[in-house]
Amino acid sequence: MIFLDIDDKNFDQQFAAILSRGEETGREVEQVVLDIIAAVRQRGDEAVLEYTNRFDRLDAKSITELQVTDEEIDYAFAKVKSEDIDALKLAVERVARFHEKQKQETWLSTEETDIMLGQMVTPLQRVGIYVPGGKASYPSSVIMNAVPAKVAGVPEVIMVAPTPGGEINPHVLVAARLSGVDRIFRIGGAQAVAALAYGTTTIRKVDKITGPGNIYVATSKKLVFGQVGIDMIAGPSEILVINDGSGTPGHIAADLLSQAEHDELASSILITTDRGFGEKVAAEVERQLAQLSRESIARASWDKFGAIISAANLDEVIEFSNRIAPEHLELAVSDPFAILPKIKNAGAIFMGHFTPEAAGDYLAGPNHTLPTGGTARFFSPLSVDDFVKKSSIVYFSESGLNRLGKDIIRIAELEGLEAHGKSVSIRLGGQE
Ligand code: HSO
Ligand code: ZN
Repeated sequence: MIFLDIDDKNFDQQFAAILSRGEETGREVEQVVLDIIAAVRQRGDEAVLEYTNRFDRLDAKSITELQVTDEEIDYAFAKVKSEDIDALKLAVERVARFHEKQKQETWLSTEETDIMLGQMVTPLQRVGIYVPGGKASYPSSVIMNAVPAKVAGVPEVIMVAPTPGGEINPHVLVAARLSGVDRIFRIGGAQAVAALAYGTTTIRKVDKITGPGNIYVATSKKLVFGQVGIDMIAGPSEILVINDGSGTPGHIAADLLSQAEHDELASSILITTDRGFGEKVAAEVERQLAQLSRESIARASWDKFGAIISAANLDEVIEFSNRIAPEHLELAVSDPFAILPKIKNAGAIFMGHFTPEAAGDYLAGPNHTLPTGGTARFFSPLSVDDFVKKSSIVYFSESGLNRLGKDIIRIAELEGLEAHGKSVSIRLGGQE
């Protein structure tokens, strides 16, 4: 962790190391992924099966063996504690209720009596959701991807998850059923992304792939973009806490650590107008770190990408926040609503002293898939919009075409596109 003063003339230089984290897409990764995609395009199921058996140490004889059965999900429900199922149900309900509010209606405008214009909203027909294997296999991520798709009206949601050694997290299966996932395959990596993008005999081609994944998954999503839609490519997680000296240092330390424990590359930053408060937070972080089960990950992240910054006033603090466009922004100040209108760039904003980011990670309602690495300047959280597309609707009656036809012809002429003009004139005057 580094202590910085925003007014120090070397601030930008000192802070640069924290900004420039993240995995670079190596050439080798790209080549490996390209080979896998090519093999899946050529040999379909057979290639997916080979890679899955090899990378996940399985011995499956066919892809159908890799599809999770209803009985397996029933078994997961039997194994998981009923209190855990209830908590996941609550999360699904709250996330669904929030995302319902995002739905956009199809509209048709009749402002002109002889012309109708509109926009039709249609859900994507089939989407793939990637769920990472191993430790980062989170039921909350299943909920945050599947629920908006289902709320949008997507008829078929296919989930893929690698199962190294055959293990699948039962909480992930419970979350999948509660969120309305239609089909689950135990496949992962570039082979899963390629199968979803191009389709195989068993795995049907989807319109869009969403969900987090490692560097191989992120690279393969980038490479199949265009063939299918993808969500944004998530970088390592980050949190920025804004503070005015109010609140409890221990609470803020806990929030910083909740990001740090995700990943060695996660970044947790506090910016405060009260340097003494910042020092207390630093001491609290040290104290709490020692008690965490994921201490080594959290410590690596805090050591390298943690920062406590002091600033002269809240205006300076806000200017800094808008500049870095954090994924998660906590307004740990006495009057967060007074600051809110000044925030220009942030993925999600957590207001006041009793809104830890974890509330939003799990069940407040908004999506936890957020733009990282400063991309909140132009990207939004994952939402129902990601699972629909729009078609424009144009209707001209005869009188409508009569009214606007000559100007259509005029523009066609100035573009030198005669056939365009004729498609109008042939209807108007009847002349060829
Ligand atoms: N904070 C993560 C989401 C998550 N947290 C999942 C816990 N589980 C996104 O930045
Ligand atoms: Zn989290």
